[in-house]
Amino acid sequence: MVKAVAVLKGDEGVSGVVTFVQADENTKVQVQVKLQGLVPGQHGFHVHEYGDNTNGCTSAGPHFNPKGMTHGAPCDEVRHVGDLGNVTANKEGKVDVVLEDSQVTLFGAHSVIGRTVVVHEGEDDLGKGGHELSASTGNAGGRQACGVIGITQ
Ligand SMILES: [Cu+2]
Ligand SMILES: [Zn+2]
Repeated sequence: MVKAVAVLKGDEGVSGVVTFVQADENTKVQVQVKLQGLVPGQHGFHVHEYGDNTNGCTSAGPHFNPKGMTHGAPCDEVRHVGDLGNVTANKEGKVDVVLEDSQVTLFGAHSVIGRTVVVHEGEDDLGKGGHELSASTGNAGGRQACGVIGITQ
């Protein structure tokens, strides 16, 4: 069993904790997402490549994409490993959800440990929006909060 956690912080009061738990490399990871301070509605939610917040969330780089794919939905075959789709903030601006994902892993060469979780200002169009950014970022807008994924007990 491997567990990892990211503590998210942002400029405009957006914050949260994202916890990853995975029993072994043949089991899907469970991702518990708890966020607050968001505008109600859909927000793009991804693992980005670098565990670097030197210049805020920008330094986290692009979506984690070790297989050289185009951007997609979590359920798509063709997607970035880091593509976790959207999370939905309720009327109070909070998210409290558990996701299961088949590509994000805490094991092996493509482990997300040491990378960054980012929640975006806008909705991820899952690659289908027809915008020039759809194939790379889902056109999800600015990075509202982020945190580096570290090993926990
Ligand atoms: Cu992102
Ligand atoms: Zn992506």
